[in-house]
Amino acid sequence: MSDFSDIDHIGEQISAIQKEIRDTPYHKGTEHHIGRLRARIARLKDKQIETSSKSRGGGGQGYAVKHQGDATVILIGPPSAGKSTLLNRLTNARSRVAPYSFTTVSVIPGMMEYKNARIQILDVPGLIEGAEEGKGRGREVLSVARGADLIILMTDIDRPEAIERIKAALERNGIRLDIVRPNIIVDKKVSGGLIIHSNIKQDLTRETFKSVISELGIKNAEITINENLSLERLIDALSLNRVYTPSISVINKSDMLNKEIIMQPNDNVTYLPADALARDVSRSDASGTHQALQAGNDISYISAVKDYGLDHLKERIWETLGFINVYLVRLDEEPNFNSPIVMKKGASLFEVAQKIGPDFAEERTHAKIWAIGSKFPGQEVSLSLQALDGMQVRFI
Ligand SMILES: Nc1nc2c(ncn2[C@@H]2O[C@H](COP(=O)(O)OP(=O)(O)OP(=O)(O)O)[C@@H](O)[C@H]2O)c(=O)[nH]1
Ligand SMILES: [Mg+2]
Repeated sequence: MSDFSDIDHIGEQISAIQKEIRDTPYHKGTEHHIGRLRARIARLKDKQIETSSKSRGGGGQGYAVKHQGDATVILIGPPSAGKSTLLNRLTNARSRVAPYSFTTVSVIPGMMEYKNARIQILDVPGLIEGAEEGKGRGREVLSVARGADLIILMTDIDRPEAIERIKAALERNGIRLDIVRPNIIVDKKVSGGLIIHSNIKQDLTRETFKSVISELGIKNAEITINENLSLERLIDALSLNRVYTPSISVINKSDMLNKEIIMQPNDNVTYLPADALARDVSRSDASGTHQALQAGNDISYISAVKDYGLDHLKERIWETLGFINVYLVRLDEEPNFNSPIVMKKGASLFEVAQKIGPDFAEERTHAKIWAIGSKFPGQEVSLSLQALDGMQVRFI
């Protein structure tokens, strides 16, 4: 019980600080004070999350999933959105599907093979309001999400607003979607106070930096800042527990839109014209659908049951994970596409060679390339060259 009252106590502290922030006028002179208070809230919230997951046993049976393959993707959405149906479509898994909520009660993994990559997809229980307090296995779902390389936010056409709700829940739990990690380097020292360097003009005052950083427990450090940091990003950068994960938003059951338009079987178009859906007044929540559309045009509309838009979704998963295929050409071979190697965008040819084997890489001095990225067939290049999707390479 003591853990619970501890959580309550933290909650009270947070409320008190929030009140103080509301009562403090915001200007350059108070920025450092508000910064310190916001940092304190962030620290308390992290503690709250930690305490609550300990007291409720965290993890839990069936939740410690072994990551396999080249990347791990999680399907998060409200109950009955069709997550299990989609998992079964995309992978070899057989997750239970039923027309009622909470069919899935643990983590069900499946493997999707696409363009030579093996992509693990995790199906988890539906995420409901109150997930963070542990309702409906919410805490476990959030902890699995934390470890994923990509989060698919999945709902159905009746509940488009669920995407924003889930994004907010992830945000509250330190999962930052679709943004890059703050560009700041913290070199902790044993003494000497805080030394802050920045080559970029900062909107926050030096005093704010100092009070936020010391509030977050860093007293002695050399800190280099390479972007114009907002208060949120400064706090994020110095807090434990933050992860930066790409996401894809998916609206399922598009087959239920009563439209002449839209998609025919085998048609890969999932980006429905926004006005087509906005005009879909036949559904009671047409305005909600419209809202979700305005939130971003990057929602993939699919039907897991009717197999609409799934090829497009697979491609989008691959793209968002940043994979490329490089084709190995052996010394005695003509260029061909027989031996693909899966890499991440930005990898050098040396890294490609390392994936073949560390010894192999050590013995290579340069390479010849064909197809994508070559000025002419068989161009000689150094191993520091960046590999590109579709490049054929022979290591020399
Ligand atoms: N019309 C239609 N129904 C679908 C589609 N996908 C799934 N369903 C139905 O929606 C219901 C719920 O599907 P599930 O796959 O079990 O949903 P879930 O998201 O895994 O649900 P929980 O495990 O309870 O969180 C089932 O009756 C499915 O047949 C779809 O694309 N179109
Ligand atoms: Mg399910």
